[in-house]
Amino acid sequence: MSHPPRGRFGAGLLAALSRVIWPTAVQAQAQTEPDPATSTPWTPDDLTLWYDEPATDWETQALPIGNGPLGATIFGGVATEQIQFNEKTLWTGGPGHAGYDFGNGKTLRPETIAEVQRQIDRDGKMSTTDVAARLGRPKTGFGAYQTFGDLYLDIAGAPRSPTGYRRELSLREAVARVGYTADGVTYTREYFAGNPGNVIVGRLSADRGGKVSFTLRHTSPHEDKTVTASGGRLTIRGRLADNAMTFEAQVQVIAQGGTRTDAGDKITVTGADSAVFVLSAGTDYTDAYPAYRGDDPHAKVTEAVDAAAAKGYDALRAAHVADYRKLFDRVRLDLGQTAPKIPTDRLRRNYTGGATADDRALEALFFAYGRYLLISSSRENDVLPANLQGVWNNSTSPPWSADYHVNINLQMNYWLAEQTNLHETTRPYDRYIAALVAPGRRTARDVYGARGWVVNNETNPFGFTGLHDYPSAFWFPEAAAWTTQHLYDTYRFTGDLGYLRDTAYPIIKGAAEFWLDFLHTDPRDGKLVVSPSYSPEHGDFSAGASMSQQIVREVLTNALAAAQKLDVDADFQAEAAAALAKLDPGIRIGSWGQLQEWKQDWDSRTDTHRHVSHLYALHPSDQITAGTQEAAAAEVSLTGRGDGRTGWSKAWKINFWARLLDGDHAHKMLGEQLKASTLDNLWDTHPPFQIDGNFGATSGIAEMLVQSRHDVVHVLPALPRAWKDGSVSGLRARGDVTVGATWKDGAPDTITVRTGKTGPIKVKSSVAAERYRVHDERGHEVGPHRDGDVLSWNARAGATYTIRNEAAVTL
Ligand code: FUC
Repeated sequence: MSHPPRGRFGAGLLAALSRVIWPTAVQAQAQTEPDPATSTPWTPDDLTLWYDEPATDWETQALPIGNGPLGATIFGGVATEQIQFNEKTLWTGGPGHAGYDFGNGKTLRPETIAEVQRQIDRDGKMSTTDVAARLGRPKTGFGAYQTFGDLYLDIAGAPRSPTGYRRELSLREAVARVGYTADGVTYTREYFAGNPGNVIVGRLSADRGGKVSFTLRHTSPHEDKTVTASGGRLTIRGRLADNAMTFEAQVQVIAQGGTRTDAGDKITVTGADSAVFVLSAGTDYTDAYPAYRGDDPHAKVTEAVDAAAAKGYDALRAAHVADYRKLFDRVRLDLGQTAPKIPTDRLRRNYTGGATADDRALEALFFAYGRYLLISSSRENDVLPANLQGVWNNSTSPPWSADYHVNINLQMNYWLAEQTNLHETTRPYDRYIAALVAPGRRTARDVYGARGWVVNNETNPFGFTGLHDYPSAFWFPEAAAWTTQHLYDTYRFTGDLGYLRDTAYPIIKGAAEFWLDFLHTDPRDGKLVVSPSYSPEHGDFSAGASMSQQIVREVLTNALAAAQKLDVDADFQAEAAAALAKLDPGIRIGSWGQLQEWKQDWDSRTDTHRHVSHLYALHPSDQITAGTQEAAAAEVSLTGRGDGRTGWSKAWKINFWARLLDGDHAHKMLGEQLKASTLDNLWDTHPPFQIDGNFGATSGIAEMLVQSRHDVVHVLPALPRAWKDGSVSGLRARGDVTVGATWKDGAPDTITVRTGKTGPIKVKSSVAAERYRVHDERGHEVGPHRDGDVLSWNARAGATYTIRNEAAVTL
C-alpha cells in the first residue's frame, strides 16, 4: 500500500476527516485547526500506536487488544481483515493427555537427589547433563497454549487504492481502529476487548449509507471442531484431540440496514450502513487440582454474547472505556513528549537514544504500553495470569509453549503491577500461585521428601510442578519461593493485614517449609546451602549458588516477618530463625571485585550471559542497597555482563541500574531495548516475541522515578540527564503511599505523597532536606525531621502532602 502523500489534504478537510473517523477522545484535539504545514491526515496523539499500512505479519505488526481472559490481534487489511483471537485457558496437555504425571515420575527420588548432593559435596560441581541424566525424566503432556483461530472479514467491493489509510491502537481508550477513504467514502473499523461482559467487539462503518458489505468466516488449526451459522451467529465448538478440552466461541453479527444472511459456516452482510460483531469464548478448564476440568463453556459463552448483543455498541464501548480508564488513568508520565508526526514503526526505527523529542515520545509510549498490555492480559476475573506472550498467541506450538517460566519470566510480568498502580491485575497471579500449592506439595513430598510446596523451572495451567530433562533448564526448586516474593510485596504495598493472613502467609509459609526440610549442610563450612543448586541456565551445578541462597534467605525472612506480624506459629518461627542463622547468605565479593555468581569464584570477566541471577539481591529483592560495597560489586558484575542480550535481559538491566541509582545507564538500557529488542508493534522480542521485556521495561522506568525500600520512599532516584524536565503522578510506594513528582533541570521541584495509613513516613530525594517545605492538603505546614536528604514526619491516613523545593523557587 502506498503511503498517503503528506500535505495532500487541506487543513479543513483534515479536521473534518478526523472528526468523522475518530469520533471520541481525539475529537477535542481535532477541533483545534491543525497547522497544515505540520499536520498529518490523522490527528496525532502521544499515547497512540499508529501505522499507515495494514499488518502482514502477526508477530511484528498486528496490534493487540485484550480484556484478560480474551485477546485478539488486528491486522487491518483493506480487502480482508484478519482478527486472530485467543482465550487464555485453551491449552493442550494436562490430565486429559495420556501419561501426564505433573512432572513427578512414578518412582520416588529423594534418594537419588541425596546421591547427587554427595557427588557435589565431593567434587564441588556436576555438569548439567550428568544431573539431568540422574534427576530428569522426559516431559510428558506438558502441553502448549493454543490459538483459538482467526476471524476473517472478506470485504465486498474493497477498493484497490484507498487513500489516507491508518490503523491505530489508542492506549487512552484501549480501542484499535482502521480507516481509509475511497471514492469519496470514508470507511472505519473499530475494535475493543471489554472486560465487562467478557467480549471482543468490532464495528464496521462508512460515512455513506449502504456501504458496508462483508463475509465473516472462521478458520483455525484445530480439526476437532464444528463451525455453524444461524441467526447471524457463528458457533465454533470442539474438543482438543490432545486432551479432550472442550472449547466454544460464538460470534454474533448485527447489521444496521442492508441484509444479513447465514451461509453454512459463514455470515454475509450486504449493503449495511454499519455492522457490529461481538465474540466471546471459553473452555471447560478450571484451575482445580487434580482434574482441571469444570463446566462446559456453552452456557457462559451464550450468555455473554446474548447480553452484549442486547446492550448495543455504544453502551458496550462506554462500559469498556470506563472500566479500562479506571486503571490506566491512575498514572501519567510526562517526559516533555509531544505527539509524534511519524508512524510508530518509523518512530522506533528513528530512535536515537533519547536526544530528540520523538525519542522521549517513544519512551513515554513504551512505558504506557507496558501498563496497557498488563491491563489487557491480566484482570481480576481471570483464571490464569499473563503468560510468556500475555494472552496473545497465533500458533499451536508457540515458543516455549507460551507457558509460565518461573526462573525469571512470570515474575517479571508482574514487577510493574503494584508500582504502576495496577493492583487488580495481580489477582490471577495470586490465584495461580495458590493453585500451584496442591500439586507442589505432592512434588515436594514425592520427589524431594520435603514438607511445603515446590515448583521448578517452568510450569503450565495443570500443576506441572515436577521435573523434565532439558539439562540447562529443568531444575529450579527455588521458583516457588521466588513467586511468593510477589505475595509479600503486595502486602508491603497495600499494608493489608487481612490479605497477609488469609492469602499470602499460608503460601509463603509452605514455600519456606520446603527449604527448612531441603537445605543441605555444606561440608566446606557447615553453612546451610541449596544443593543441587543451579544459577538459571548458566554454568555447572554446585552447592549454594548465589541466587539460590538469596531467594531462600528472602522467603525465610518474609515467612518469619509475616508469622511475627500475625503472631502465629511460634515453632515455625523458631525453625525459620534457626535456619536463617545458619544460612549461607549468597552474597560474596570475588577476585575481580565482582559479586560472585557461585559460592566458588568461577565468574569470568568476559561472560555476557543473559541471566544476571546473582544480582537478585539487588533487584527484585532488596538485600543489596546502593552505596554499599556489595552494590559496588554488583555494578562490576553488571558492567561485565554488558548492555546486550535478549529483550527481557535488557529490561532487567534497566531495573538493576535504577537500583544502583545510575539513571543514565538505566536510560541507556531502555534505549538498547528500544533499538534492538522491540518490534514495530512495540512488543518486546527475545527474539522471538516475549512479553516479559515489555513489563520489565515499564517496571524499570518506574524504578527510575520512585523506589521504596527499607521504609524510605525515594523520589526520582535515577533520573537520566535525557529527561531534563517532566512529571509523573500516581506511582505507588510500599507502605500504601501514592507518589507524584515534577522535576526541572534534573532536580525534583514538587513531590506529592498521598498516605493511605497513619504512621511515620520517610521521603528521600536528591535535594538536601533543608530546601524543602512540606504542607498537607489543608495548607498546614508540616515540620518534618530533616536528615541529609531524608524528610520524615508522622503521616495521617488519607492525607496528601506537597513537598516543594524552595531553593528552586528562589533561584
Ligand atoms: C528463560 C530464559 C530464556 C527464555 C525462556 C522463556 O528460561 O532463559 O531466555 O526467556 O525463559
